[in-house]
Amino acid sequence: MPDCVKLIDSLARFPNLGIVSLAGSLTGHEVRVLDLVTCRGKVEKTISELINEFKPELVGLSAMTFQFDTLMKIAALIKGIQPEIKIAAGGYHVSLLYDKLAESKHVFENLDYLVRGEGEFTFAELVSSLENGNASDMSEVAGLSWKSESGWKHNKDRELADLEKIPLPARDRRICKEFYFLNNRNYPVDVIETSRGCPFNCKFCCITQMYGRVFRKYPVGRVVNDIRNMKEHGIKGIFITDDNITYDIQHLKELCNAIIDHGLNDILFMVQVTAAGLAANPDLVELMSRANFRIVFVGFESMDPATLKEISKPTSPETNRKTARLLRENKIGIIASVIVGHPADDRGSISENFRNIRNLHPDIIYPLYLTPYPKTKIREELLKEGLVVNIDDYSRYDCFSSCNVKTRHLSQKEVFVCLRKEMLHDFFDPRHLFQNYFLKNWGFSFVWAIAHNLLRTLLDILFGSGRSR
Ligand code: B12
Ligand code: SF4
Repeated sequence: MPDCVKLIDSLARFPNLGIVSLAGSLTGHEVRVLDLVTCRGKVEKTISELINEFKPELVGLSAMTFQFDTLMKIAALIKGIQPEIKIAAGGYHVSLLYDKLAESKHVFENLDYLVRGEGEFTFAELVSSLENGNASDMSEVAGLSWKSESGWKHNKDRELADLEKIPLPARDRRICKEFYFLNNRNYPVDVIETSRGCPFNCKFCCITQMYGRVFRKYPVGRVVNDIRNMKEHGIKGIFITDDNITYDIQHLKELCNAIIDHGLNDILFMVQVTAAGLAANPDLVELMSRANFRIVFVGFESMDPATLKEISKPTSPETNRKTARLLRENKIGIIASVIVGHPADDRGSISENFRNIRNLHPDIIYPLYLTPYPKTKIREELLKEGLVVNIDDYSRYDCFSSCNVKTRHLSQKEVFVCLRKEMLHDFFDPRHLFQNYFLKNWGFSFVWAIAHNLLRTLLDILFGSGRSR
């Protein structure tokens, strides 16, 4: 979908991995992949042209929760151009809320299939069934919800996939390939996964609803082939999308060694990690640095032990400190994630938390509002306490542009402004700029991103009502 959190937009434009992985599973079919972030401002025109030229029989649309309204607009657009085209929707929102969505008339009119959970095998089976003329009875396709004459039918769930059987993503099917880091168009980036899932269960996170509390990994050989292939296509940076790559330390070490052995460490790797995984393994951090893992997004979330316990985040202030120190020692850039809007938060606790996070000397602080995504534990708890402000306009659930919660001490607007003010503080914090990894290595591109965000933050503080998208 074209919708993107503005803060992310100024830092990087990464491609979507799910849709190329789905394309990879459709062997023997004509497939085109269109990542709509590449055609913002001309979405309607691009889609209309593609539909008219390519004449697809089936269109798959993917959306996170905050993008689902846009997904529906695009489905309506496609049905308006060519009503016979079948449309399948998948991704997080559909997987979490398919039963609710199936009650909507608008969904019934514009979508034909809802694909729940991992899509590779479900989508491939759906396509085969259509090809074999079984459109009127899809009851055998696990993981699929479909429209029968009597209304939506929800087939049984599909078991988690054996990752070894998932074909490589078909990146060559992309129509637009403009993806880059820090607005630097000479720095093409791509995405890859080396594992799926996470056995932890942080209360705000949606992934257990998708994958259960299960961790599965791809064979290192497959990952290396995938990286080599991207390198041959001129990719300079790779973002690893794994939920918790540090869960299986041995696997990550094997991967780092393979990257080094195959001479692939001239590519810059960016990855998300848990602090606990790194703190316990200093030798791993050193190895990651040698494999050219240069940018690490760490889910610190908070430096307050009570808050960490409250959200079930498996880290501690000491673990966070140790991780940050190890990363700095190994010259790895740190993007520190911080969550704001916990039930007990007041102005003082938010400021103190940011102060403590700044003391970790991260290179970028990435602040998020606690967001009550459907089916999460945190939603249940916040609803019970009456702390969810916007219960059902999910288009605002992007954790940053809008704040959808209040706390026991602050209104929604106050929480919104607290985060923005802390961001403003960061822009002028000399410690934050001194020896900054991004400033040192990305110079002007980073300054541009900072200036852009500074202006946006000022506007949000002046005009922000909690809804700035
Ligand atoms: C990588 C990642 C990012 C990257 C995105 C890079 C990119 N362009 O893709 C970055 C860091 C930028 C990011 C940002 C955000 N992210 Co994010 N991200 C992830 C992460 C860790 C992996 C996504 C991924 O690539 N998975 C691997 C692919 C193969 O799986 P997939 O995309 O889910 O697709 C599969 C299925 O969903 C299904 N499917 C999907 N679409 C379709 C469509 C059809 C037709 C079919 C048949 C099947 C199907 O089949 C696919 C193959 O199995 C997920 C967690 C996760 N494990 O998925 C969170 C996640 C998707 N992100 C999440 C969130 C909230 C965000 C942000 C809003 C947070 C923020 N403010 O920073 C932003 C929004 C980004 C934006 N576009 O503006 C939430 C979404 C929750 C929800 N209910 O919507 C997740 C689930 C994390 C979480 N812990 O809860 N994210
Ligand atoms: S450690 Fe990360 S991926 Fe795992 S449950 Fe917590 S937030 Fe989700």
